[in-house]
Amino acid sequence: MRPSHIEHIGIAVSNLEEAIRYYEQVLGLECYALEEVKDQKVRTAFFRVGETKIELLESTGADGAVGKFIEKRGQGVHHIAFAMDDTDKALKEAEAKGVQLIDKTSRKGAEGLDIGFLHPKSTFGVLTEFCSHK
Ligand code: CMX
Repeated sequence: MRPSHIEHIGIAVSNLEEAIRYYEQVLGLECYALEEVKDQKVRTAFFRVGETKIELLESTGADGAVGKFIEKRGQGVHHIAFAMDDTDKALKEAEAKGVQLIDKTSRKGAEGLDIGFLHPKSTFGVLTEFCSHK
C-alpha cells in the first residue's frame, strides 16, 4: 500500500464560522463546501490547498469524536487523511501489519468518500484516516 497524497488534514474547531473567516480572510482560501456528517456528529467546511484539503470540524454532539477531543485536548489538528486506492484493502493490510484499527471496514464520510480510521495509540499519537473513491 502507498498513499498517493495527503487527501486532507482534519482540524477540530469550536466555532466553524469563526474558523472559516480566518481561512478565508487571512489565508485567502475559499470554502467550497459545507456539510453535516450526522453519523460522525460534525459539521465540516472544506478548503483546497493544492491537492490537499483542509477539513474544519465543529462538533454537533458532546459525545461525538470531535466533541470529546475538544473537551479533552482543545482545538487543533485532529487527524491526517491519506488518499488510498481502496480503503478496505488498505485497512486489511494495516491490520495484517499489526496496526490497531478503529474501523474494520470502510464507511461513508464527507464528500461521499469511503473512509476508515486507524487508532492513534497504534500510529504514534496521530489519528490516521484512509480514504478513497470506490
Ligand atoms: N488524535 C490523537 N489522539 C487522540 C485523538 C486524536 N484525534 N482522539 C483521542 N485521542 C487519544 C485520547 O487523548 C486518549 O489518549 P490517552 O489515553 O493518552 O488520554 C486516547 O486517544 C483514547 O481517547 P478516548 O477519549 O478515551 O477515546 P475516545 O472515545 O475519544 O475515542 C478515538 C478516540 C480516536 C477512538 C475516536 O475519536 C474515534 O473513533 N475517531 C474516529 C472517528 C472520528 O474521529 N470522526 C470525526 C471525523 C469525521 C470526519 O472526518 O468526517
